[in-house]
Amino acid sequence: MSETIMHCGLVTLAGRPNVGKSTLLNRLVGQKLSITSSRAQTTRHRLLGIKTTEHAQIVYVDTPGLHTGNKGMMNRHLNRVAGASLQGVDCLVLLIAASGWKKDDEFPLQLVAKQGVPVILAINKVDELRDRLQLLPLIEQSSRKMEFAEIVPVSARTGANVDDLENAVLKYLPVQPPLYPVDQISDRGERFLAAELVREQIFRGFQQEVPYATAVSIEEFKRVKGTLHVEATIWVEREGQKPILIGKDGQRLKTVGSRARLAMQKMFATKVHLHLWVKVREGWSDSERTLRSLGYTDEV
Ligand SMILES: Nc1nc2c(ncn2[C@@H]2O[C@H](COP(=O)(O)OP(=O)(O)OP(=O)(O)O)[C@@H](O)[C@H]2O)c(=O)[nH]1
Ligand SMILES: [Mg+2]
Repeated sequence: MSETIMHCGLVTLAGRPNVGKSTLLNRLVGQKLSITSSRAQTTRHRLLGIKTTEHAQIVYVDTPGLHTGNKGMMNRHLNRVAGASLQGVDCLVLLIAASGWKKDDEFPLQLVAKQGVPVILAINKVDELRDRLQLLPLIEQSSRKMEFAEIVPVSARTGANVDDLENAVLKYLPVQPPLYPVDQISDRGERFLAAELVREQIFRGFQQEVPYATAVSIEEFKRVKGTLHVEATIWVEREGQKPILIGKDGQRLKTVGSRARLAMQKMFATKVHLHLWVKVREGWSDSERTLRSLGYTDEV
């Protein structure tokens, strides 16, 4: 392996919330690593997805959505993590949706344009277009926004053209030895991924403010005789959010638990026992100290 020429480098996926960055990262790596949902600001951490082939190692960086509403500590944390992830990489992929440029795409555009590295535009969600011809004016309009290294229409959901995006990225990676062991697929450990799978179910299953008032920590994570035992605490901000999360007769929490457990079984390829607790930590998302204690650090 060390004697073959390898293109290796870091590639950050950037864009406004909900544009499909995490779905695309999972698709590019060929495995679920990042959590996804139809709600904005699902991703709160930087996460690496490492794709190693015979001739390349592409280290994709998933980031929180860049946004301008900077109210609250969590919003600032998200932008800080995403902004820092734009630096020190070999190439950037800016995502927009095939429905066209939105006002919220302008802030990420401005930030990627000033990094001094090649920027590839990925026009995502092309499966939602009724007519592929709609892409032509969008590509034309996009090429006037800045000098993109490439413009690649893709569907992270169906996988269409994702190979083309990978090939485009490869052109901008330096020839150098792999940055990570060839069998490593992420920088994140199993406890982190397990906590995220619980959070994913909360983002998918609840409306309004509950997902945003929620954080998850892992209390226990151990393998006993072929079964993985996981205990996790779901932190909410106010006493009143607890019954919403738990539901009548504990039904809603049960649904979260069984879906997260199935996702863990798939991810870790083992039988899983999952136990969830719901606890209140007043205003956790608006205190620097509590944010840190729940793992929301600058990380980069
Ligand atoms: N139709 C369609 N939907 C997609 C595609 N890619 C992502 N989605 C959907 O778009 C929504 C947002 O996807 P995410 O991958 O969570 O988006 P994100 O950019 O990571 O969002 P944040 O983490 O909140 O910044 C989810 O409902 C996805 O299923 C796609 O190619 N086509
Ligand atoms: Mg995401």
